[in-house]
Amino acid sequence: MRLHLKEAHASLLVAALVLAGCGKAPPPAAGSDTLIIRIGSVAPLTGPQSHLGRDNENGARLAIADANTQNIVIGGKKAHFELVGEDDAADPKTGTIVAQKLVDAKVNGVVGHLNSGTTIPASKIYSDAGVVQISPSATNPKYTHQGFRTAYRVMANDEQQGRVLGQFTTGTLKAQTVAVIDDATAYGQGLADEFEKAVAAGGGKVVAREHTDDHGTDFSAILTRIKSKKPDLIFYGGMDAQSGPMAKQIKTLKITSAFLTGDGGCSHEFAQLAGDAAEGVYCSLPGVPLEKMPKGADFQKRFNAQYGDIQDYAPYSYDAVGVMIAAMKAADSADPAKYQPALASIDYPGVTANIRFDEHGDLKGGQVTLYQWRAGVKTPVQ
Ligand code: ABU
Repeated sequence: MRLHLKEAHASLLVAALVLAGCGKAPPPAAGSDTLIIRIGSVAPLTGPQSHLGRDNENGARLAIADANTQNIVIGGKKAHFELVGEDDAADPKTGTIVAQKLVDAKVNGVVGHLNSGTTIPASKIYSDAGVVQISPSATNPKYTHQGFRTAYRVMANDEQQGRVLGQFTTGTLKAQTVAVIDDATAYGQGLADEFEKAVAAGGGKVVAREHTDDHGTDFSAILTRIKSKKPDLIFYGGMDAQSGPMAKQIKTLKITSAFLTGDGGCSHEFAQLAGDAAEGVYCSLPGVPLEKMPKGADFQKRFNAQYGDIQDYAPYSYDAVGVMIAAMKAADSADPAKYQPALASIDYPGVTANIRFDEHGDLKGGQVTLYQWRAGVKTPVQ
């Protein structure tokens, strides 16, 4: 199931043929003392979340390019890293199909998937095959709580994020009545549920709970029902392709409630889609602001120069690749069975944080930051 050192030559030949077919520079010649290490990256590269998927893939791509400049030696051979990109379209069934494809291709590890709804079903496939998976962005707690020793994530989960969002609502904003909308996905519904719990714990009252989906763009019926309840705040659990139009429609309907969303709705794209209606909207992101990340400024400069604006998660997918490679180096092996124990006990100085994992594979000491959109700038407020 895994790439052993003895298989390196065969893998090298396959990679050379594939790359020759797409006109890219070939990897080091077969027969050389080079170990080809292939890391899968899975995210939605088509559909309404493709901008986020490209952001994740580009973060991973930059990490692979950096690693290839570092003359890394694994198992006595010069390591050459390759990215194997797959599109799951944010669809759970497609997620399992591409996961099996990567397992069959004998990748050495997988960075992904982007969405909780694809990451969770895919994690069973990787676990059964013994392939290490690190999600840069899937935040539903279930992913790392299934007992799979192959499952890791490099950001805070939605138990933490939902709690912070709820405390911010009742504690900081002093909102007493809230309306909650979710997109009926593992992420959106899960985060909305955690938010509801935290609001109730803070003495707030949920006056409406509504559901949409992760393809909708017209929320006028839902928002009209919510308007009649006059909540202090509307919370949306879902992605930016919905939170952007939702913010616009809240403004059009002259709803005066504050609007708050989680990380999926907090991207650069949200501000583009919402336009003027972004002003004043609150959102959360796991982690600290980029400018406060240990190597955030350098990462931002280099990413912007190559790929443009960061949407949300590129620094995390950069770190997911980086920590995976650090574990391979520590174990002196690219075999997931051999480097997984090194990953479990790693202490890695990433761009986003010092990365260490708890017994579930969750990031130790994960943080969450609250932002408000002010004059087009996502401004940290807490
Ligand atoms: N964390 C929000 C986007 C990804 C997900 O968990 O579905």
